[in-house]
Amino acid sequence: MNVKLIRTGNLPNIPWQNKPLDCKFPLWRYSENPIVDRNPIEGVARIFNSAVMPYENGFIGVFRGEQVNGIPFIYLGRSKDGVHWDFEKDKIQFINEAGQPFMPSYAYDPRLVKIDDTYYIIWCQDSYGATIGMAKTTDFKTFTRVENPFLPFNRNAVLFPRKIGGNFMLLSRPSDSGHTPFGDIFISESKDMEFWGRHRHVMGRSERWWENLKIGSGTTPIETSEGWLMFYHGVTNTCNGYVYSIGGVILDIDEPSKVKYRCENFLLTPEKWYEERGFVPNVCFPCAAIADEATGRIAIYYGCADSYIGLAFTTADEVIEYILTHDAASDDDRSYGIL
Ligand code: BMA
Repeated sequence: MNVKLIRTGNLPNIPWQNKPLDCKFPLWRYSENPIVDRNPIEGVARIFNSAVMPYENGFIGVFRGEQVNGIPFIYLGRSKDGVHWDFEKDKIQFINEAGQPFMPSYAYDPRLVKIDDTYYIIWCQDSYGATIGMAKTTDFKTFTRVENPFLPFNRNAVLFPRKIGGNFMLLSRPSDSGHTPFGDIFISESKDMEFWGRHRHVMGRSERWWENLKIGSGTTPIETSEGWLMFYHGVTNTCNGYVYSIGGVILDIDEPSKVKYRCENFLLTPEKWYEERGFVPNVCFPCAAIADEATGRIAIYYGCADSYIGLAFTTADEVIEYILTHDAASDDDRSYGIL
């Protein structure tokens, strides 16, 4: 295949390792995983489910830090190479639009996306129940919290990196107040990032065992010549609890509520000790993917066992060819998703 990445920009310093000869999957792990170990900051026991982006000459990230009292907040990290991270010791302090301090009672699973010159952080927080919180920054010094896009209960929100058809687009996963034994991905539109509507169903859990309980958006969609490439999590239930794997989907470029191709197989599933063993065993939870337009290289950051961060690699050609070859999108997936 000859897939083109669009508008992702060149990233010659993207973290990278070539595919090992014995790897049988379209995603391969960084040999030095996990890249963030336990107790990375004083007062923070675990960092996982976190999002990074290129910034200035290196990388910046928003990290889910589980404090030693068990409450998660978002921490800022900087890196020269995207692999070794320096974290700020204090959690990100938000302000509201009136300029007063704002701090949710907890914040977890942040995603990070740049739209024009503004970076948006999207996470899960309490607002009379778990829902999506959002803030914006242009300098990673001042973080202005904006209105919550949705009512409770909702999790796993991911913004597209540009407007589509004149509107901002936000993927999310309506849920319940607990561990949510169900869940499909929906998309909502907004002209101003404040009022969200035109809600459409994008895709649901499937009959395939690795994603037959629930799914949730993962990484910011990457624009390609085949459509929007997104890595998401698919969950199954076992007699020993949930198992989270990484799946791949390609959404229509102009109508992203329509799935073009959806891979029947997981792309990565818990196999390594740092994915199988931890605070919550058997979790691979993708939250960020960065790409180099010149080479088609893609680096994926994923939470491992609610305890660590892992890095996995692929190329646009390799992963999209795999998704197309194993496409199992249903008629419902391919539809506009409005009943
Ligand atoms: C989900 C979220 C994730 C977590 C996963 C496994 O519901 O809370 O943050 O990684 O469960 O515990």
